Amino acid sequence: DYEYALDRDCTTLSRHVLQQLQSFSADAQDLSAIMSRIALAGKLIARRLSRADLMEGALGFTGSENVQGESVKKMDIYANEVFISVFKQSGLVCRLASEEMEKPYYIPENCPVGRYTLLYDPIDGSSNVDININVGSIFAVRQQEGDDLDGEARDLLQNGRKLIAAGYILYGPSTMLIYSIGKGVHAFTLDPSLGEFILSSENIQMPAHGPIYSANEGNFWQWDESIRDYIRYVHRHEGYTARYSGALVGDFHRILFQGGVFLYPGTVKKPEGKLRLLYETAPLAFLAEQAGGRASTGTQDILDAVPAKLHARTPLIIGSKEDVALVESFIKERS
Ligand code: AHM
Ligand code: MG
Repeated sequence: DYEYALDRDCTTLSRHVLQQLQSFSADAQDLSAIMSRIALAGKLIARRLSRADLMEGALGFTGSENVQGESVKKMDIYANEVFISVFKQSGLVCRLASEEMEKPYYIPENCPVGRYTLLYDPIDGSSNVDININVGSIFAVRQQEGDDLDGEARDLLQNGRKLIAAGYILYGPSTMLIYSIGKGVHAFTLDPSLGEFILSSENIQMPAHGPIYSANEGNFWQWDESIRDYIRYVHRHEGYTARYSGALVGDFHRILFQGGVFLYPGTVKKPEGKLRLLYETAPLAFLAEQAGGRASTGTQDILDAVPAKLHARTPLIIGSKEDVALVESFIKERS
């Protein structure tokens, strides 16, 4: 009835964070404010994506490469700057570290008071942008430890158990924001007529097993034999179905709701794989664990992995706990 609908329509993201923390303390207010800034970033990016094909200069490559030697798209740069802009003058975030910047970006006016760091991948799955299929943004929030006087951000080189919040924004048929502050995983859907993210699913639990397997099988020839063993197993058993979109956020989102496993293993040439720990795999691992699932490098929990550098990569096996365990068992057998 309408009373329920009204209450639900008023459960915005910032209110939800405060409800979860059952507090109006300064820390709770900070976290709530950080989440609403992230939501604003999501709305700005969603708006640009929705009209990108009509906008001069919104699509295509910039002609330069990022720190990891990948071609940079105009949308990557735009989205990267959006996150910086929303945190300027916020007094909240002192540092931002992203896929698109070699070193962390400091917002000096926030630094004396803003004790948080934002880690993010502004556009995950950028190759999907030009063909108008789903992409995402991934984010994680950490408390800044120490003063970082030399600007090296060494305190970031710790494991993912240090996260205080993580989530992603999925730019699909609707725009969704999924987050956790360590109290379950919750989904919000952008209502364009209100311009607000409204609660759509609370305390999401990933099924313990699911039918989906999601991997780029074009890499089969360069995978380790153990991963090939797993894929052969899947091919020979009933009950599996393949889904792979080229954007981790979308593939993970499907698995969060329907169960299954996403894999981006290492290859012979690149044993650490493609995905980056601090702003891709660790935030999603945080969500997976909070939803009753798991995330593994193959030999350890992603959340226990310590990056050697800001842009360190890890193999990723993430999803339903039974499915992740099955992949791990194949790895163990060959080790
Ligand atoms: P990006 O952040 O540069 O877009 O790279 C990450 C993406 C993931 O979203 C996706 O799962 C993977 O790279 C796809 O890689 P591949 O084309 O090798 O299958
Ligand atoms: Mg990415």
